[in-house]
Amino acid sequence: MTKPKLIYFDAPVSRGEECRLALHIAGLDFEDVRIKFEQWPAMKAQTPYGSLPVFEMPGKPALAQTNAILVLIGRRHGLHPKDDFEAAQHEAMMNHVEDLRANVGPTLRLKDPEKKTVREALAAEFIPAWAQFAEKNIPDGGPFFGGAKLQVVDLKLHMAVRWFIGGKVDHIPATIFSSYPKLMRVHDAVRDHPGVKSWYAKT
Ligand SMILES: N[C@@H](CCC(=O)N[C@@H](CS)C(=O)NCC(=O)O)C(=O)O
Repeated sequence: MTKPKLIYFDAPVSRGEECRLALHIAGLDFEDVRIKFEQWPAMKAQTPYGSLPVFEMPGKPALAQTNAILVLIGRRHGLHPKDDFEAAQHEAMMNHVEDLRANVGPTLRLKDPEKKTVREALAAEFIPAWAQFAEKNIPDGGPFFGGAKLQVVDLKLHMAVRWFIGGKVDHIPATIFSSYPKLMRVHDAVRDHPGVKSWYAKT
């Protein structure tokens, strides 16, 4: 292997896409390995934690767990705070995004009418509460979480908001985050970042 490799499903979403964006914005030449869902069962047991994304670097064992991958890329390429307390605050918000996924992700496997019931309950309680805690912890100013500069936490917040506002998550209104200005501010700033735009111009 001569260059880093990011392995994820063949879709521009979620944990894999935030790692791809981080690698692209870091300016790393990486192999973007996209797995078909049919390939996954045979691969699962070979991955470190039975999940994707997996990040491979020349001379190192495979690394999994999205936040660990993002923090590593961020630390090495100026996309994560150098101050350890500030870094921990960013990591807390990154874990908050994982809490959202842990609650909403399992509904992807449900079918209506159960899916409708569970998602409407999430939209009524869990997601607004999640958004309020996000708002409470995103500093004023911005436009990014840590101020003027995009860092890996912003990619994660962007992907979380983007998941819903496209209106493609059945039974959860596309407007679910509209009344949370800091979340929307970070989402929009990432969407408009030149590095993000250049990734989508390329893929
Ligand atoms: N805690 C892990 C969760 C990873 C995860 O659940 N990935 C999903 C895709 S977003 C996956 O691999 N699903 C297939 C499976 O669990 O078999 C992380 O943050 O990377």
